[in-house]
Amino acid sequence: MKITDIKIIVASPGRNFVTVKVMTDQGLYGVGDATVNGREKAVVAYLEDHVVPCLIGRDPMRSEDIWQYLYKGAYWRRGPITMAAISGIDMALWDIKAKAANMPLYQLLGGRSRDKVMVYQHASGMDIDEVVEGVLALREQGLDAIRAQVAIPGLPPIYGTGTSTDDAAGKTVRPLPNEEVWATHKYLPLVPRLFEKLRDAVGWDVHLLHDVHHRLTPIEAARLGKDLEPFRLFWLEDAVPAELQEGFRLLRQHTTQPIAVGEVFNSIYDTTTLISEQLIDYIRVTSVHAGGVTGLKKIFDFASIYHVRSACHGPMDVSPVAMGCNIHVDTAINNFGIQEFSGYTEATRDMFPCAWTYERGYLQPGEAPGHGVDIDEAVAAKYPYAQAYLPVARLEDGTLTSW
Ligand code: CS2
Ligand code: MG
Repeated sequence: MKITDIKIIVASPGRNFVTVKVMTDQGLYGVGDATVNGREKAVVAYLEDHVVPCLIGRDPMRSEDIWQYLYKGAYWRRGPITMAAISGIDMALWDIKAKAANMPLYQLLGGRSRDKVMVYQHASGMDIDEVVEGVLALREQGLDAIRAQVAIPGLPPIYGTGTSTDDAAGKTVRPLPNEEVWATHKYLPLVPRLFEKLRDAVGWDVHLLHDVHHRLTPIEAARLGKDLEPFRLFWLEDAVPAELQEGFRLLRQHTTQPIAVGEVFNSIYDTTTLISEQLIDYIRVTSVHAGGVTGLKKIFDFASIYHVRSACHGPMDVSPVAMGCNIHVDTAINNFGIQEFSGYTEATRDMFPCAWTYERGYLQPGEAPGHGVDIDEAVAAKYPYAQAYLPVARLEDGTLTSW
């Protein structure tokens, strides 16, 4: 079998997606996601100018060799743009491989290790009572795991409160990044009060999660972790920016709060200290950023040695294609933790027909050959790309900080 063409389809059914379609001389094609939220066009150029010309004529079944060719062969290894391009190609090659075998992808990854894939969804609000309402509503819908985020009184809406311009389900086209305000000293006392109220309202048999979104220092995160211990959170996510992996030693020394990190990681090397020193409990890498199905398998197998479980990132900017690949990996690996799932707009679902299904807190990969997700190019053509940025954050004195 030979690769005859590779299409890069950019469309915006509510938000921008970059989709790779690898065509072969035997009529089979594979689909992959290569979306980097806010930097989509950089990946398109990388693919069109530096990847596609090198792959025409190659055997698509040689997915490991092509992965190494695109990784080592780039010379300038790693980084979000390069790895999203590799991820999109890799997902498409695994799709072709599983279609050629006439099997759902998870069967090529070891077969089922579980009967269903547990998800968590997001509850948010402008005050604690609104968040409690949201959590109760999701509980009603069958969720066994719920992430809770609350706005900070006196500050404009922040990440995850459902009103921040980045959270809007619709297209948030902005000429420049929206600037949000952050104040750690107003945030730290608020979060334990939120989870005390939540435990009172929903009890103890539901998993509660929280995303700090990269905003604390290790000792601040240690303070928050200790304060949250009585409320038994499933995890505290992205408590500290993770470029300094060894910084998590300070956090780990002070609290038994389970720690999750990794949605922004794009290679196994971003994880080696965190995992091998057991500084974290969940690794959040996702198929579109960490090297596709091949990348996820390498990282999750490494993590399994150190009691670290998977927790693939899965908000709306991770396309249904990447979600499909995540679900197949989630279904097959032993050290599965949880899958984030925010659902998609109707337009997105029209553009990406999916074999995977969601019902009352759990996902199924479906039995279609491949990863089970296609792209309807006619629908995609109705939604042209529209530049949109992620927000940035500043402290109240104007200092640029992590969003
Ligand atoms: C968040 C993401 O879902 C999460 O855990 O961290 O929504 C993140 O803000 C976006 O993926 C950024 O594009
Ligand atoms: Mg996150």
